[in-house]
Amino acid sequence: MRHVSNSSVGNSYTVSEILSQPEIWRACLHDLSNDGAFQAAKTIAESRKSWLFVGCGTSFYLAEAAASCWKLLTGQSARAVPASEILLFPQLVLGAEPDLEAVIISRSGRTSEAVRAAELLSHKCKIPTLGITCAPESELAKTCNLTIALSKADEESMVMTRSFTSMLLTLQRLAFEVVGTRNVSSVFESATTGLASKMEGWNSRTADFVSQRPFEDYVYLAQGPFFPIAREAALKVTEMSHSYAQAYHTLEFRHGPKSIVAPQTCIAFLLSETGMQAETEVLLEMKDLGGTIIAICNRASDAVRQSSDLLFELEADAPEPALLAPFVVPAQMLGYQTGVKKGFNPDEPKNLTRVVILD
Ligand code: F1P
Repeated sequence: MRHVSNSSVGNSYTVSEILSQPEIWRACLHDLSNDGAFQAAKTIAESRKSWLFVGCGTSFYLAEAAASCWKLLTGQSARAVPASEILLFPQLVLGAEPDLEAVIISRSGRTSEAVRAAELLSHKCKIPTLGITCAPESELAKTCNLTIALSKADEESMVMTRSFTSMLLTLQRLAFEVVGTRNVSSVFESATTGLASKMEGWNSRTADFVSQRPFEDYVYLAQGPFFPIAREAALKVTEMSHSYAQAYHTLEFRHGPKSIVAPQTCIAFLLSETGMQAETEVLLEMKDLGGTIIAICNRASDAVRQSSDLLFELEADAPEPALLAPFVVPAQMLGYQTGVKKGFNPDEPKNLTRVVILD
């Protein structure tokens, strides 16, 4: 189903893929129940005690989000590194961790650093490797001991949107299964249904917001498992609109970076339920400094509602990890609409290629 984008780019792949996320999430999560690789990964996970998540670019931020959720849900040791660190500083990254599983994430399955990291881990270090990709016949799939492939989540576009969220949901689902969550298929349903009902409204409000305000730079702020989502959000705005976007831990923003705050600074808060009060205090301070405020949350307090220039409320009945994927969607929309406003074609961003292949 191709959506007509409300932009001068016409039928953009990117906006269609952004808007397709709820239906693609449902399809991917449904398929996992009969996916042999996913079922094998569940069995393997039961014997693992520590986890290393690996990726590049958007897939590295996906690795960070997956590691945070894995640690929060299972209590096991879980961390994320860029694939390049494994290649250049293996002694920094690899220690004597018992029963370690390495999870290598790559939409294309062709990114040289990711494939080379998988080869080193699997063949040289003899560390079991689990691949997560949207390309079942890729080099990554051929290199890892086991690979979960989400073909339905792949994109025509250069930038990763639904591939990011679908692969994240798959790894979160695995963690929920490992800890024996009952009725695991319902964990994401409320957030997915809630998002589906809001997608068109969020997209049109974002288009209006972008058309009315000139911004010089963008900041995404978050804590805990939402921080990797803030990093991915900033990357989406940079990739699609060639704008300068940064990400910080919310409370860290006070310690210097807030010096940039002005009306032409767009400051987006991904508000966790766990840290809501402390994060809201920062939001109110930045509003007082004159910043333009976007708030992304599950349910807004009166203070957040009154102080936000643009508010996205999901209103889902879901565990906090299930909010991570929906919380990146407003940034995907902002990046797209800003890119179109600046005269770019987000389907083919300047300077970028779909896959980074090294000699
Ligand atoms: C990783 C990646 C993307 C980025 C661009 C270049 O791709 O860095 O995150 O948006 O497409 O490649 P992959 O390893 O997930 O295919």
